[in-house]
Amino acid sequence: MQAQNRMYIGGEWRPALGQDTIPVINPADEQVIGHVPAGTAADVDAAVAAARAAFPAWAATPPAERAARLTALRDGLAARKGDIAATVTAELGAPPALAEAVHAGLPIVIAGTYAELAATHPFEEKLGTSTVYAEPVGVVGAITPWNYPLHQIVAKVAPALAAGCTVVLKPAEDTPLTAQLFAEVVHEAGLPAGVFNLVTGLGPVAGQALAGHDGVDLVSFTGSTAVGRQIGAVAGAAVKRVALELGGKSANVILPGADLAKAVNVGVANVMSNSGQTCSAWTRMLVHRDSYDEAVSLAAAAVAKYVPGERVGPLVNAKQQARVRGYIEKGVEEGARIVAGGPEAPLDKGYYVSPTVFADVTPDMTIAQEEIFGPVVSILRYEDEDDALRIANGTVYGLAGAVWAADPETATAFARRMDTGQVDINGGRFNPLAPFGGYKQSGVGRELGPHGLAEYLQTKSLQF
Ligand code: TXE
Repeated sequence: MQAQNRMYIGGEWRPALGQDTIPVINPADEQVIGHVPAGTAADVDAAVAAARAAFPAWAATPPAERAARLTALRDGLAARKGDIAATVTAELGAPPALAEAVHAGLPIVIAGTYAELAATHPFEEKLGTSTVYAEPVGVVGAITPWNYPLHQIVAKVAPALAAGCTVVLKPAEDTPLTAQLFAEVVHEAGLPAGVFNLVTGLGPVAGQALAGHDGVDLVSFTGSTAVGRQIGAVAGAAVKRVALELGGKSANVILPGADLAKAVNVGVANVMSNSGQTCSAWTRMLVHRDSYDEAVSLAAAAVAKYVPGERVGPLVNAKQQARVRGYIEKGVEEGARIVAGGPEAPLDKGYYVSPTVFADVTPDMTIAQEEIFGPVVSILRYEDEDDALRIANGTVYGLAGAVWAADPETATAFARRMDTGQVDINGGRFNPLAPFGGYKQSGVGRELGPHGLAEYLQTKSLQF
Protein backbone atom coordinates (compact mmCIF):
# COMPACT_ATOMS: atom_id res chain seq x y z
CA MET A 1 0.00 0.00 0.00
CA GLN A 2 1.44 3.32 -1.09
CA ALA A 3 0.23 5.69 1.59
CA GLN A 4 1.06 4.10 4.92
CA ASN A 5 3.00 7.02 6.35
CA ARG A 6 0.56 9.66 5.24
CA MET A 7 -2.90 11.00 5.90
CA TYR A 8 -5.51 11.99 3.36
CA ILE A 9 -6.40 15.64 3.90
CA GLY A 10 -7.78 18.22 1.47
CA GLY A 11 -7.69 15.80 -1.46
CA GLU A 12 -4.01 14.83 -1.11
CA TRP A 13 -1.79 12.46 0.85
CA ARG A 14 0.11 14.61 3.33
CA PRO A 15 2.83 13.69 5.81
CA ALA A 16 1.64 13.76 9.41
CA LEU A 17 2.61 16.81 11.46
CA GLY A 18 4.07 14.65 14.27
CA GLN A 19 6.64 11.85 14.13
CA ASP A 20 4.89 9.06 16.04
CA THR A 21 3.54 6.00 14.31
CA ILE A 22 1.28 3.11 15.27
CA PRO A 23 2.23 -0.48 14.38
CA VAL A 24 -0.42 -2.56 12.63
CA ILE A 25 -0.41 -6.20 13.73
CA ASN A 26 -1.85 -9.28 12.03
CA PRO A 27 -3.75 -10.90 14.91
CA ALA A 28 -3.53 -14.36 13.32
CA ASP A 29 0.27 -14.53 13.63
CA GLU A 30 1.15 -11.46 15.73
CA GLN A 31 3.47 -10.08 13.02
CA VAL A 32 3.78 -6.34 12.39
CA ILE A 33 2.48 -5.68 8.89
CA GLY A 34 2.83 -1.91 8.68
CA HIS A 35 2.82 1.42 10.45
CA VAL A 36 0.52 4.41 10.17
CA PRO A 37 0.91 7.93 11.54
CA ALA A 38 -0.34 8.61 15.06
CA GLY A 39 -2.23 11.79 14.27
CA THR A 40 -2.17 14.72 16.67
CA ALA A 41 -4.63 17.50 17.45
CA ALA A 42 -2.80 19.59 14.82
CA ASP A 43 -3.52 16.97 12.14
CA VAL A 44 -7.17 16.97 13.19
CA ASP A 45 -7.23 20.79 12.94
CA ALA A 46 -5.91 20.58 9.38
CA ALA A 47 -8.45 17.94 8.39
CA VAL A 48 -11.38 19.83 9.94
CA ALA A 49 -10.26 23.02 8.19
CA ALA A 50 -10.22 21.15 4.86
CA ALA A 51 -13.69 19.71 5.52
CA ARG A 52 -15.07 23.14 6.49
CA ALA A 53 -13.63 24.74 3.38
CA ALA A 54 -15.19 22.05 1.19
CA PHE A 55 -18.59 22.11 2.88
CA PRO A 56 -20.41 25.03 1.18
CA ALA A 57 -19.74 23.81 -2.36
CA TRP A 58 -20.53 20.15 -1.57
CA ALA A 59 -23.73 21.14 0.28
CA ALA A 60 -24.78 23.14 -2.79
CA THR A 61 -23.93 20.34 -5.23
CA PRO A 62 -27.17 19.01 -6.75
CA PRO A 63 -28.17 15.66 -5.18
CA ALA A 64 -27.97 13.99 -8.61
CA GLU A 65 -24.29 14.93 -8.84
CA ARG A 66 -23.63 13.71 -5.28
CA ALA A 67 -25.36 10.48 -6.32
CA ALA A 68 -23.04 10.18 -9.33
CA ARG A 69 -19.96 10.52 -7.08
CA LEU A 70 -21.37 7.88 -4.71
CA THR A 71 -21.98 5.55 -7.63
CA ALA A 72 -18.32 6.03 -8.61
CA LEU A 73 -17.36 5.29 -5.01
CA ARG A 74 -19.47 2.12 -5.02
CA ASP A 75 -17.91 1.04 -8.33
CA GLY A 76 -14.43 1.79 -6.99
CA LEU A 77 -15.04 -0.37 -3.93
CA ALA A 78 -16.33 -3.16 -6.16
CA ALA A 79 -13.24 -2.91 -8.37
CA ARG A 80 -10.97 -3.18 -5.30
CA LYS A 81 -13.00 -5.92 -3.59
CA GLY A 82 -10.10 -8.40 -3.57
CA ASP A 83 -7.65 -5.86 -2.08
CA ILE A 84 -10.19 -4.87 0.55
CA ALA A 85 -10.78 -8.47 1.60
CA ALA A 86 -7.04 -9.17 1.75
CA THR A 87 -6.43 -6.05 3.85
CA VAL A 88 -9.20 -6.92 6.31
CA THR A 89 -7.82 -10.43 6.60
CA ALA A 90 -4.34 -9.05 7.25
CA GLU A 91 -5.24 -6.54 9.96
CA LEU A 92 -8.35 -8.09 11.55
CA GLY A 93 -7.60 -11.78 10.95
CA ALA A 94 -10.98 -12.42 9.30
CA PRO A 95 -11.10 -15.74 7.41
CA PRO A 96 -10.87 -15.01 3.64
CA ALA A 97 -14.41 -16.18 2.82
CA LEU A 98 -15.91 -13.89 5.47
CA ALA A 99 -13.65 -11.02 4.42
CA GLU A 100 -14.76 -11.33 0.81
CA ALA A 101 -18.50 -11.83 1.40
CA VAL A 102 -19.13 -9.56 4.38
CA HIS A 103 -16.23 -7.20 5.08
CA ALA A 104 -15.77 -6.27 1.42
CA GLY A 105 -19.18 -7.23 0.02
CA LEU A 106 -21.49 -5.45 2.47
CA PRO A 107 -20.00 -1.94 2.13
CA ILE A 108 -20.39 -2.13 -1.64
CA VAL A 109 -24.12 -2.76 -1.14
CA ILE A 110 -24.41 0.05 1.43
CA ALA A 111 -22.58 2.54 -0.79
CA GLY A 112 -25.00 1.55 -3.57
CA THR A 113 -28.05 2.22 -1.41
CA TYR A 114 -26.76 5.72 -0.66
CA ALA A 115 -26.00 6.44 -4.31
CA GLU A 116 -29.67 5.67 -4.92
CA LEU A 117 -31.00 7.54 -1.88
CA ALA A 118 -28.99 10.65 -2.79
CA ALA A 119 -30.81 10.65 -6.13
CA THR A 120 -34.29 9.89 -4.81
CA HIS A 121 -34.56 11.38 -1.30
CA PRO A 122 -37.07 14.25 -1.03
CA PHE A 123 -34.65 16.99 0.03
CA GLU A 124 -37.51 19.44 -0.49
CA GLU A 125 -41.14 18.84 0.38
CA LYS A 126 -44.42 20.75 0.80
CA LEU A 127 -46.17 20.52 4.16
CA GLY A 128 -49.39 22.56 4.10
CA THR A 129 -48.34 26.10 3.27
CA SER A 130 -44.64 25.50 4.02
CA THR A 131 -41.72 24.32 1.97
CA VAL A 132 -39.42 22.16 4.05
CA TYR A 133 -35.79 21.73 3.02
CA ALA A 134 -33.61 18.93 4.32
CA GLU A 135 -30.14 20.46 4.56
CA PRO A 136 -26.83 18.86 5.53
CA VAL A 137 -25.78 19.30 9.16
CA GLY A 138 -22.23 20.33 8.24
CA VAL A 139 -18.83 18.81 9.04
CA VAL A 140 -19.04 15.28 10.42
CA GLY A 141 -16.45 13.76 12.74
CA ALA A 142 -16.68 9.99 12.24
CA ILE A 143 -14.97 7.70 14.75
CA THR A 144 -15.11 4.03 13.86
CA PRO A 145 -14.15 0.70 15.47
CA TRP A 146 -12.16 -2.22 14.12
CA ASN A 147 -14.74 -5.02 14.12
CA TYR A 148 -16.05 -4.34 10.59
CA PRO A 149 -13.33 -1.97 9.42
CA LEU A 150 -14.84 -0.92 6.10
CA HIS A 151 -18.53 -1.37 6.86
CA GLN A 152 -18.32 0.94 9.87
CA ILE A 153 -16.67 3.61 7.71
CA VAL A 154 -19.11 3.33 4.79
CA ALA A 155 -22.15 3.24 7.11
CA LYS A 156 -21.18 6.76 8.23
CA VAL A 157 -19.39 8.30 5.27
CA ALA A 158 -21.85 7.27 2.52
CA PRO A 159 -24.98 8.80 4.14
CA ALA A 160 -22.99 11.87 5.22
CA LEU A 161 -21.85 12.49 1.64
CA ALA A 162 -25.31 11.74 0.28
CA ALA A 163 -26.74 14.37 2.63
CA GLY A 164 -24.18 16.98 1.53
CA CYS A 165 -22.00 16.85 4.64
CA THR A 166 -18.21 16.70 4.57
CA VAL A 167 -16.31 14.25 6.75
CA VAL A 168 -13.21 13.76 8.86
CA LEU A 169 -12.71 10.09 9.68
CA LYS A 170 -10.65 8.76 12.59
CA PRO A 171 -10.64 4.96 12.16
CA ALA A 172 -9.68 2.43 14.80
CA GLU A 173 -5.95 2.14 15.45
CA ASP A 174 -6.09 -1.65 14.97
CA THR A 175 -7.43 -1.48 11.40
CA PRO A 176 -6.19 1.72 9.71
CA LEU A 177 -4.98 0.07 6.49
CA THR A 178 -8.54 -0.60 5.33
CA ALA A 179 -9.31 3.08 6.01
CA GLN A 180 -6.34 4.12 3.86
CA LEU A 181 -7.55 1.88 1.07
CA PHE A 182 -10.99 3.49 1.37
CA ALA A 183 -9.40 6.96 1.05
CA GLU A 184 -7.65 5.83 -2.14
CA VAL A 185 -11.00 4.75 -3.57
CA VAL A 186 -12.57 8.08 -2.58
CA HIS A 187 -9.79 9.89 -4.38
CA GLU A 188 -10.17 7.78 -7.51
CA ALA A 189 -13.96 8.32 -7.43
CA GLY A 190 -13.36 12.02 -8.04
CA LEU A 191 -14.86 13.47 -4.88
CA PRO A 192 -13.90 17.14 -4.53
CA ALA A 193 -10.88 17.90 -2.32
CA GLY A 194 -11.76 18.15 1.39
CA VAL A 195 -15.12 16.39 1.15
CA PHE A 196 -13.57 13.33 2.79
CA ASN A 197 -10.49 13.43 5.04
CA LEU A 198 -8.67 10.71 6.95
CA VAL A 199 -6.66 11.14 10.15
CA THR A 200 -5.25 7.95 11.64
CA GLY A 201 -4.34 7.94 15.31
CA LEU A 202 -5.07 6.88 18.84
CA GLY A 203 -8.53 7.28 20.35
CA PRO A 204 -7.58 9.39 23.36
CA VAL A 205 -5.46 11.72 21.15
CA ALA A 206 -6.80 12.07 17.59
CA GLY A 207 -10.26 10.69 18.42
CA GLN A 208 -10.72 12.97 21.40
CA ALA A 209 -9.48 16.01 19.46
CA LEU A 210 -11.99 15.28 16.69
CA ALA A 211 -14.94 14.60 19.00
CA GLY A 212 -14.39 17.87 20.87
CA HIS A 213 -13.50 20.02 17.88
CA ASP A 214 -15.41 23.31 17.52
CA GLY A 215 -15.38 22.95 13.75
CA VAL A 216 -17.28 19.65 13.84
CA ASP A 217 -21.08 19.88 13.72
CA LEU A 218 -21.95 16.23 14.22
CA VAL A 219 -20.00 13.40 15.82
CA SER A 220 -20.89 9.89 14.74
CA PHE A 221 -19.24 7.28 16.93
CA THR A 222 -19.31 3.49 17.00
CA GLY A 223 -17.46 1.71 19.77
CA SER A 224 -17.49 0.99 23.47
CA THR A 225 -20.15 2.30 25.82
CA ALA A 226 -17.48 3.91 28.02
CA VAL A 227 -16.08 6.05 25.19
CA GLY A 228 -19.58 6.68 23.80
CA ARG A 229 -20.63 8.15 27.12
CA GLN A 230 -17.65 10.55 27.10
CA ILE A 231 -18.32 11.62 23.53
CA GLY A 232 -22.02 12.09 24.28
CA ALA A 233 -21.16 14.29 27.27
CA VAL A 234 -18.76 16.47 25.27
CA ALA A 235 -21.26 16.80 22.41
CA GLY A 236 -24.07 17.60 24.84
CA ALA A 237 -22.03 20.36 26.47
CA ALA A 238 -21.32 21.87 23.04
CA VAL A 239 -24.96 21.39 21.92
CA LYS A 240 -23.76 19.45 18.91
CA ARG A 241 -25.44 16.58 17.07
CA VAL A 242 -24.25 13.14 18.07
CA ALA A 243 -24.92 9.57 16.96
CA LEU A 244 -23.72 6.73 19.18
CA GLU A 245 -23.71 3.12 18.10
CA LEU A 246 -22.63 1.18 21.19
CA GLY A 247 -22.70 -2.33 22.55
CA GLY A 248 -25.31 -5.05 22.66
CA LYS A 249 -26.34 -8.21 24.45
CA SER A 250 -28.96 -9.43 22.05
CA ALA A 251 -31.38 -12.24 22.80
CA ASN A 252 -32.10 -15.14 20.48
CA VAL A 253 -35.54 -16.16 21.71
CA ILE A 254 -36.64 -19.64 20.68
CA LEU A 255 -40.37 -20.01 21.40
CA PRO A 256 -42.14 -23.38 21.74
CA GLY A 257 -43.13 -24.70 18.30
CA ALA A 258 -40.11 -23.19 16.53
CA ASP A 259 -37.74 -25.28 14.42
CA LEU A 260 -35.32 -25.88 17.29
CA ALA A 261 -32.41 -27.30 15.29
CA LYS A 262 -32.51 -24.44 12.80
CA ALA A 263 -32.85 -21.80 15.52
CA VAL A 264 -29.90 -23.21 17.46
CA ASN A 265 -27.66 -23.70 14.41
CA VAL A 266 -28.34 -20.26 12.97
CA GLY A 267 -28.00 -18.79 16.47
CA VAL A 268 -24.58 -20.35 17.02
CA ALA A 269 -23.44 -19.30 13.53
CA ASN A 270 -24.55 -15.75 14.27
CA VAL A 271 -22.29 -15.55 17.33
CA MET A 272 -19.31 -17.36 15.77
CA SER A 273 -19.26 -15.10 12.72
CA ASN A 274 -16.41 -12.58 12.93
CA SER A 275 -15.25 -14.40 16.09
CA GLY A 276 -18.16 -12.90 17.99
CA GLN A 277 -16.92 -9.34 17.42
CA THR A 278 -20.32 -8.07 16.31
CA CYS A 279 -22.32 -5.61 18.40
CA SER A 280 -25.63 -7.11 17.24
CA ALA A 281 -24.60 -10.76 17.92
CA TRP A 282 -27.31 -12.93 19.51
CA THR A 283 -25.14 -13.84 22.47
CA ARG A 284 -27.98 -14.95 24.78
CA MET A 285 -29.94 -17.96 23.58
CA LEU A 286 -33.28 -18.23 25.41
CA VAL A 287 -34.86 -21.68 25.37
CA HIS A 288 -38.05 -23.05 26.97
CA ARG A 289 -37.32 -25.49 29.79
CA ASP A 290 -38.95 -28.41 27.91
CA SER A 291 -36.49 -28.05 25.02
CA TYR A 292 -33.51 -26.87 27.05
CA ASP A 293 -31.40 -30.04 27.19
CA GLU A 294 -31.93 -30.73 23.52
CA ALA A 295 -30.92 -27.17 22.63
CA VAL A 296 -27.74 -27.46 24.71
CA SER A 297 -26.74 -30.68 22.89
CA LEU A 298 -27.51 -29.13 19.52
CA ALA A 299 -25.44 -26.04 20.35
CA ALA A 300 -22.46 -28.11 21.53
CA ALA A 301 -22.58 -30.11 18.29
CA ALA A 302 -22.97 -26.95 16.18
CA VAL A 303 -20.02 -25.14 17.73
CA ALA A 304 -17.68 -28.09 17.05
CA LYS A 305 -17.76 -27.09 13.37
CA TYR A 306 -16.14 -23.74 14.17
CA VAL A 307 -12.45 -24.58 14.17
CA PRO A 308 -10.12 -21.75 15.28
CA GLY A 309 -7.73 -20.83 12.51
CA GLU A 310 -10.11 -22.17 9.86
CA ARG A 311 -13.72 -21.05 10.15
CA VAL A 312 -13.12 -18.80 13.16
CA GLY A 313 -10.44 -16.13 13.09
CA PRO A 314 -8.58 -14.62 16.04
CA LEU A 315 -9.75 -11.68 18.09
CA VAL A 316 -8.40 -8.34 16.97
CA ASN A 317 -5.68 -7.90 19.60
CA ALA A 318 -4.16 -9.32 22.78
CA LYS A 319 -6.28 -7.04 24.97
CA GLN A 320 -9.55 -8.30 23.50
CA GLN A 321 -8.31 -11.90 23.75
CA ALA A 322 -7.51 -11.44 27.45
CA ARG A 323 -10.82 -9.70 28.03
CA VAL A 324 -12.88 -12.49 26.45
CA ARG A 325 -10.94 -15.22 28.25
CA GLY A 326 -11.55 -13.30 31.48
CA TYR A 327 -15.30 -13.37 30.81
CA ILE A 328 -15.17 -17.13 30.23
CA GLU A 329 -13.38 -17.57 33.57
CA LYS A 330 -15.97 -15.36 35.22
CA GLY A 331 -18.78 -17.51 33.79
CA VAL A 332 -17.26 -20.61 35.37
CA GLU A 333 -16.72 -18.81 38.69
CA GLU A 334 -20.35 -17.70 38.81
CA GLY A 335 -21.60 -21.25 38.24
CA ALA A 336 -22.35 -21.54 34.53
CA ARG A 337 -21.53 -24.90 32.91
CA ILE A 338 -19.15 -25.09 29.95
CA VAL A 339 -20.39 -27.53 27.32
CA ALA A 340 -17.87 -26.56 24.63
CA GLY A 341 -14.66 -24.54 24.60
CA GLY A 342 -13.28 -22.83 27.69
CA PRO A 343 -10.76 -20.18 28.70
CA GLU A 344 -7.61 -21.87 27.34
CA ALA A 345 -6.30 -20.40 24.09
CA PRO A 346 -6.74 -23.02 21.35
CA LEU A 347 -3.58 -22.14 19.38
CA ASP A 348 -0.07 -21.12 20.46
CA LYS A 349 0.14 -18.17 18.14
CA GLY A 350 -2.43 -15.53 17.31
CA TYR A 351 -5.11 -14.00 19.52
CA TYR A 352 -7.51 -16.92 19.30
CA VAL A 353 -10.23 -17.85 21.78
CA SER A 354 -11.99 -21.24 21.83
CA PRO A 355 -15.56 -21.13 20.56
CA THR A 356 -17.44 -21.56 23.82
CA VAL A 357 -20.97 -22.56 24.84
CA PHE A 358 -22.25 -22.03 28.37
CA ALA A 359 -25.34 -23.81 29.75
CA ASP A 360 -27.15 -23.15 33.04
CA VAL A 361 -26.66 -19.41 32.62
CA THR A 362 -28.96 -17.29 34.78
CA PRO A 363 -29.98 -13.74 33.88
CA ASP A 364 -28.04 -12.11 36.71
CA MET A 365 -24.64 -13.60 35.74
CA THR A 366 -21.98 -11.28 34.35
CA ILE A 367 -21.83 -13.30 31.11
CA ALA A 368 -25.58 -12.74 30.66
CA GLN A 369 -25.35 -8.99 31.28
CA GLU A 370 -22.11 -7.64 29.80
CA GLU A 371 -20.97 -7.54 26.20
CA ILE A 372 -18.23 -10.19 25.80
CA PHE A 373 -17.33 -9.50 22.15
CA GLY A 374 -15.99 -12.98 21.49
CA PRO A 375 -17.17 -16.42 20.29
CA VAL A 376 -19.20 -17.18 23.40
CA VAL A 377 -22.86 -18.28 23.52
CA SER A 378 -24.81 -18.32 26.79
CA ILE A 379 -27.93 -20.52 26.94
CA LEU A 380 -30.62 -19.43 29.39
CA ARG A 381 -33.76 -21.33 30.42
CA TYR A 382 -37.22 -19.72 30.58
CA GLU A 383 -40.55 -20.91 31.99
CA ASP A 384 -43.10 -19.16 29.79
CA GLU A 385 -43.36 -16.28 27.30
CA ASP A 386 -43.55 -13.57 29.95
CA ASP A 387 -40.46 -14.98 31.61
CA ALA A 388 -38.67 -15.03 28.23
CA LEU A 389 -39.63 -11.42 27.63
CA ARG A 390 -38.46 -10.34 31.07
CA ILE A 391 -35.08 -12.04 30.48
CA ALA A 392 -34.78 -10.71 26.91
CA ASN A 393 -35.42 -7.14 28.09
CA GLY A 394 -33.41 -7.50 31.29
CA THR A 395 -30.12 -5.85 30.29
CA VAL A 396 -29.05 -2.24 29.81
CA TYR A 397 -28.72 -2.90 26.07
CA GLY A 398 -31.25 -3.10 23.23
CA LEU A 399 -29.56 -3.32 19.86
CA ALA A 400 -30.83 -6.41 18.04
CA GLY A 401 -32.28 -9.86 18.59
CA ALA A 402 -34.08 -12.79 17.05
CA VAL A 403 -37.38 -14.57 17.61
CA TRP A 404 -38.21 -18.04 16.36
CA ALA A 405 -41.75 -19.40 16.54
CA ALA A 406 -44.09 -21.77 14.74
CA ASP A 407 -45.42 -18.89 12.64
CA PRO A 408 -44.36 -15.29 11.87
CA GLU A 409 -47.43 -13.82 13.63
CA THR A 410 -46.46 -15.32 17.01
CA ALA A 411 -42.85 -14.24 16.54
CA THR A 412 -43.91 -10.73 15.50
CA ALA A 413 -46.17 -10.32 18.54
CA PHE A 414 -43.25 -11.22 20.80
CA ALA A 415 -40.78 -9.03 18.91
CA ARG A 416 -43.08 -6.00 19.30
CA ARG A 417 -42.71 -6.36 23.08
CA MET A 418 -38.90 -6.43 22.98
CA ASP A 419 -36.96 -3.29 23.91
CA THR A 420 -34.59 -3.46 20.99
CA GLY A 421 -33.92 -1.76 17.67
CA GLN A 422 -33.87 -4.67 15.25
CA VAL A 423 -35.29 -8.20 15.40
CA ASP A 424 -34.89 -11.07 12.93
CA ILE A 425 -38.04 -13.16 12.59
CA ASN A 426 -37.50 -16.91 12.03
CA GLY A 427 -34.01 -16.27 10.72
CA GLY A 428 -34.66 -12.97 8.96
CA ARG A 429 -32.83 -11.72 5.92
CA PHE A 430 -30.38 -8.82 5.84
CA ASN A 431 -31.94 -5.66 4.46
CA PRO A 432 -29.53 -2.76 3.83
CA LEU A 433 -32.41 -0.25 3.99
CA ALA A 434 -33.59 -1.29 7.47
CA PRO A 435 -32.62 1.13 10.25
CA PHE A 436 -29.97 -0.23 12.61
CA GLY A 437 -29.42 1.20 16.07
CA GLY A 438 -30.16 0.86 19.71
CA TYR A 439 -32.79 1.20 22.34
CA LYS A 440 -31.58 1.99 25.87
CA GLN A 441 -27.79 2.10 26.34
CA SER A 442 -27.08 0.59 22.94
CA GLY A 443 -26.98 4.07 21.58
CA VAL A 444 -28.55 7.10 20.00
CA GLY A 445 -29.50 7.43 16.35
CA ARG A 446 -29.82 5.01 13.45
CA GLU A 447 -27.59 3.87 10.62
CA LEU A 448 -28.39 2.54 7.12
CA GLY A 449 -31.18 3.34 4.69
CA PRO A 450 -33.25 6.53 4.77
CA HIS A 451 -33.18 6.65 8.58
CA GLY A 452 -29.39 6.65 8.45
CA LEU A 453 -29.49 9.50 5.93
CA ALA A 454 -31.80 11.53 8.19
CA GLU A 455 -29.08 11.61 10.89
CA TYR A 456 -27.00 13.86 8.65
CA LEU A 457 -29.83 16.24 7.72
CA GLN A 458 -31.55 19.13 9.47
CA THR A 459 -34.76 20.74 8.35
CA LYS A 460 -35.49 24.33 7.45
CA SER A 461 -39.06 25.32 6.80
CA LEU A 462 -40.17 28.36 4.84
CA GLN A 463 -43.67 29.66 5.49
CA PHE A 464 -45.54 31.42 2.70
O1 TXE B 1 -13.33 0.28 21.86
P1 TXE B 1 -13.13 1.85 21.80
P2 TXE B 1 -12.27 -0.89 22.10
C1 TXE B 1 -17.05 -2.74 22.47
C2 TXE B 1 -16.77 -4.20 22.68
C3 TXE B 1 -15.30 -4.21 22.94
C4 TXE B 1 -15.12 -2.92 23.71
C5 TXE B 1 -13.73 -2.33 23.72
O2 TXE B 1 -17.46 -4.64 23.82
O3 TXE B 1 -14.91 -5.34 23.71
O4 TXE B 1 -16.01 -2.02 23.10
O5 TXE B 1 -13.24 -2.11 22.41
C6 TXE B 1 -11.84 5.47 19.48
N1 TXE B 1 -12.21 9.77 22.25
N2 TXE B 1 -17.08 -2.39 21.05
O6 TXE B 1 -11.43 -0.62 23.30
O7 TXE B 1 -11.95 2.24 22.64
C7 TXE B 1 -10.89 4.37 19.10
O8 TXE B 1 -9.66 4.89 18.65
C8 TXE B 1 -12.55 9.55 20.98
C9 TXE B 1 -18.38 -2.43 20.45
O9 TXE B 1 -11.53 -1.13 20.85
O10 TXE B 1 -14.43 2.48 22.11
C10 TXE B 1 -11.67 3.67 18.01
O11 TXE B 1 -11.57 4.41 16.80
N3 TXE B 1 -12.40 8.35 20.38
C11 TXE B 1 -18.36 -1.87 19.10
C12 TXE B 1 -13.12 3.75 18.54
O12 TXE B 1 -13.11 4.83 19.47
C13 TXE B 1 -11.88 7.35 21.10
C14 TXE B 1 -17.17 -1.97 18.27
C15 TXE B 1 -13.62 2.49 19.25
O13 TXE B 1 -12.71 2.13 20.27
C16 TXE B 1 -11.51 7.53 22.46
C17 TXE B 1 -15.94 -1.94 19.02
C18 TXE B 1 -11.70 8.81 23.03
N4 TXE B 1 -11.39 9.07 24.31
C19 TXE B 1 -15.94 -2.17 20.36
N5 TXE B 1 -11.04 6.34 22.93
C20 TXE B 1 -19.65 -1.80 18.37
N6 TXE B 1 -20.62 -1.07 18.89
O14 TXE B 1 -19.77 -2.34 17.28
C21 TXE B 1 -11.11 5.46 21.92
N7 TXE B 1 -11.61 6.06 20.80
